[in-house]
Amino acid sequence: PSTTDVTPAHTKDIVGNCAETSPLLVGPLRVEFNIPVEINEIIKANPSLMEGGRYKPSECKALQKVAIIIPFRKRESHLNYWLYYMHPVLQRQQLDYGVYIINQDGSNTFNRAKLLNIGYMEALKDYDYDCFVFSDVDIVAMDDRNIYRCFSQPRHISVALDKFGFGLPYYQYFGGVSALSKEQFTKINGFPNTYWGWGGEDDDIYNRIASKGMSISRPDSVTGKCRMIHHNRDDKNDPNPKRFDLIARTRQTMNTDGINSLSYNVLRRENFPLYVKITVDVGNP
Ligand code: UD2
Ligand code: MN
Repeated sequence: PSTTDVTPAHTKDIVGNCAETSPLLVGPLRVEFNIPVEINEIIKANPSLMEGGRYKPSECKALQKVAIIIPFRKRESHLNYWLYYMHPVLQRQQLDYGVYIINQDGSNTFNRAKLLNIGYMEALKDYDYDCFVFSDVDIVAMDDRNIYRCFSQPRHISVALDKFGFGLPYYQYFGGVSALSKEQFTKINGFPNTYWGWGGEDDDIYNRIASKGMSISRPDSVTGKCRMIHHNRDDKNDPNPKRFDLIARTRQTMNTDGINSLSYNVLRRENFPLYVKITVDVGNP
């Protein structure tokens, strides 16, 4: 057999790195949640996606490999809006990315931060991701210059939410959408597994970051505009009465409560056209 490579060097598709700022960005976006979106329409509108909601720019080599982790239970209509608005944005941002829906099975108390830890572990089984974006299912960026990638410090992305009058509710606020590199995530031992029900876990994550001497990177309040879909509090996600005691003790607990103490069972892993859905048993409080 001949192994001679007869392809002239200049015809090989050697693609250079993507630019620091994607030339495809358009800036402010119209985001509304009044007309329901249909999943087949979203699939048709995003022909470049690979199965499992994976994408890689063909025109250049992406600067980061980003896993987008979404904690989930019974929010189908919100998920459709998220996919409808965010897939086109993420492609224009020229990211090499995948979308992971981490679905809490059963009807026990919800545990957002534990689902995010699980997403981190499970995404790494697929691909050598170097950046992790953790997003609520009900938040959509209103400007594609708000890049869903990692920075030299942990990044807070949803800094100007409509529900908080397009500003921060308080300076240490880290809820909604955030991004940590693999290194940053490892440094803080991931997120807490012990926050059952609503609230406090985002403040615990902030405490972890601050206690390791890191600061928060943020976009400006114009680029950082986001909308959250209006909703009522879900069943089995009542405010956690222990949250204030827990966030007062982050420094004592963070070394033993996190990615190093994570245990869970994967019940199903399903590859859909627009995302991977991983259904997990997170256990009980
Ligand atoms: C705030 C924070 C959120 C988190 C939460 C407290 C903002 C914009 N967001 O969200 O990041 O800190 O408070 O835990 O400040 N979910 C489901 N099904 C459920 C329950 C929750 O899918 O039954 C997921 C979903 O991705 C949702 C997220 O968990 O967006 C946060 O829950 P929420 O939207 O009910 O809480 P919210 O808006 O007060
Ligand atoms: Mn919400």
